[in-house]
Amino acid sequence: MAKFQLSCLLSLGLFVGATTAWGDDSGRKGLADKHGPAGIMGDHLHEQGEWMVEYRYMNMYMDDNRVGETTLSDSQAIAYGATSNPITNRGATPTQMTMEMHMVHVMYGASDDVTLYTMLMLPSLTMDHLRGPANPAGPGTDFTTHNSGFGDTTLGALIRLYSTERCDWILNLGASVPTGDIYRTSSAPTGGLVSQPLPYPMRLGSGTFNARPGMTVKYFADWWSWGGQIQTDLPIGKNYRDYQVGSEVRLNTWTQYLLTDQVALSWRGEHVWRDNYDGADPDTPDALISTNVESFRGGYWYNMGFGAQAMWRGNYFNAEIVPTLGQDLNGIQLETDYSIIASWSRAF
Ligand SMILES: [Cu+2]
Repeated sequence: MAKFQLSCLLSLGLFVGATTAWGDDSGRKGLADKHGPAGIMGDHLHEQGEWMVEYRYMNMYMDDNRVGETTLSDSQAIAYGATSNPITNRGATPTQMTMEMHMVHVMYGASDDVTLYTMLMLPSLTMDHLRGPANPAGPGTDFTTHNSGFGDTTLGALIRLYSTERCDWILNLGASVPTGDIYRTSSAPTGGLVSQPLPYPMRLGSGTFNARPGMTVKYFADWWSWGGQIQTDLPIGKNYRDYQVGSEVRLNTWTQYLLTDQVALSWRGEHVWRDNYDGADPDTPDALISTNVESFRGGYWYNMGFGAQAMWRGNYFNAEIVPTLGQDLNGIQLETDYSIIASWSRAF
């Protein structure tokens, strides 16, 4: 089996361009592991003229702050901000966040070797806070902010570089368009006294056009399959608020096991590297809260996904629970506990 996998990896360099139409929805590639785990995008193609519609739901849970690899209590987070560089959390500290996302994903096989896709995002963001020493509404009290609406829209083309009956090499020429609102205000932090723009992680989009190139390799054995993917998110220039969100690189590897032809289990490891922000929105002072600080956005995360896939009467169900096992954060930020991801899709 190792030999087959190696030949799949070596074959790319030898046969780029010499693609053959291997029907992705028939034979070995038509079983329950035909799509990767729920948290993976851009890992499969559709044959010419085929449409796929998917609804995907994600929720990420974040509780407690962290400096580097050390978790802090809410009061420690406020104390930390008194001497951090820059000084922060004088107005409030975040204590908890849920990042919920509804996604509508459409794919279309323009040819057997090129699949076009677009994904509409509807984030729903909720953050709980504890007020800090300089807050006119009184330190030690709490408040919640919420924001929802359209996020940035992703689109692109998946291009088959090389395939055999057992493997696929897929290039993702992706991009995102800044359809998400990045400037909304709230007076909740000051108990209604002053209206302030929501800090960076509470904004619905990046405000920039982003390049999102990626590459996926997948190998199908008789009753299991293996996938690897590198996926990037690279903002171009600065948005109209004069900042750029951090570039991101995700490296995933996964294995899927067929229990039957219609049911599979998946196991996935994900490394995420994200940069700090460049520039600064002039209306978000660092001293107020850590989520306004551009140099407190980057870091490294290691996530592990446990999932299942099932096909039933033309429907494809995909679900995953993804605990964050390791994270090393720049400055002070909310730490990620886990995500859940679930989707339903249908091709026709
Ligand atoms: Cu699809």
